[in-house]
Amino acid sequence: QQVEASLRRALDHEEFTLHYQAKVNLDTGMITGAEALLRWRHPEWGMVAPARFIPVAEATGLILPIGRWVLGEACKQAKRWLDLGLPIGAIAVNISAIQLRQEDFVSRVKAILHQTGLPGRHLQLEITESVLMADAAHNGTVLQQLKDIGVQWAVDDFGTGYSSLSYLSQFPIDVLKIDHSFVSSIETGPHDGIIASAVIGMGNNLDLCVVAEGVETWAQVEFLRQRHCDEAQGFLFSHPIPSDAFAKLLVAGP
Ligand code: G
Ligand code: G
Ligand code: MN
Ligand code: NA
Repeated sequence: QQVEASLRRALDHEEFTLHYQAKVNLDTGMITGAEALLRWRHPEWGMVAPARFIPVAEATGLILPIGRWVLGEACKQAKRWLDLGLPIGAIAVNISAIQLRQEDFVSRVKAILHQTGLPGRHLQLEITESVLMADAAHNGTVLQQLKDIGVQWAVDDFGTGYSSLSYLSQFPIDVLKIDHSFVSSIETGPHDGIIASAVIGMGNNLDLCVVAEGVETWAQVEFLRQRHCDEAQGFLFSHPIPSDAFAKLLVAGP
């Protein structure tokens, strides 16, 4: 396939880049960190959306070298910002099931942190709940080993999978990200508002940091704030932007 052949060359030709989307504390308005999001600048096709190439990368195993590049790049960048004295908090990186399943995943992450000099507490790893539940016994060990060196774990797209919060609490999870599909209709769809409220409430009781994704309006912010949702991420605060633009945002505030 065309995408696959191009993907194989993309790493060598430095066609990938990371954009960063701010996460904001809903009480203080301060930036608490960012999610690193992969972007592919194809020489002819222009920007290719992750939705178009991540599934291909996963199906072909190319997600492994690409995922390693993403982790290395995000950690390198985070260390640069730290050295500049910027309050970066934790930089979140999306991890796919295939990466997590790798025998040497833990040692690779440790090696990257060691090579870049980034303290583990400044790295957050995002996995979806279905990835987490797929191999619960193995993942429990993996999560704990990295948690032991300060790495944080976030459950992405929460609410779209099939896990229960009580099951989740058996894993060393730090962050729960409420899927944007619930947030977008938080007020219009009565059920989504109720689901979002329930997730926030239970997340708070389990001492998890609850992050709402896809926040686009101040009305959504008000709804979330009233229910003590900790943080928000979305176009209202910032789109995913290149590293230099994110550094400016860190200095100036959202
Ligand atoms: O930006 P958005 O279109 O940026 O991202 C779409 C999807 O691609 C999201 O579900 C996101 O989790 C996924 N994604 C973005 N960057 C990465 C990455 O570096 N690795 C993996 N595995 N998924 C990513
Ligand atoms: O990893 P995850 O599936 O959460 O990826 C986040 C995706 O959501 C990315 O594609 C990102 O560009 C997108 N996104 C981020 N903020 C918003 C927002 O406010 N509204 C919408 N519709 N999408 C968003
Ligand atoms: Mn994510
Ligand atoms: Na998400």
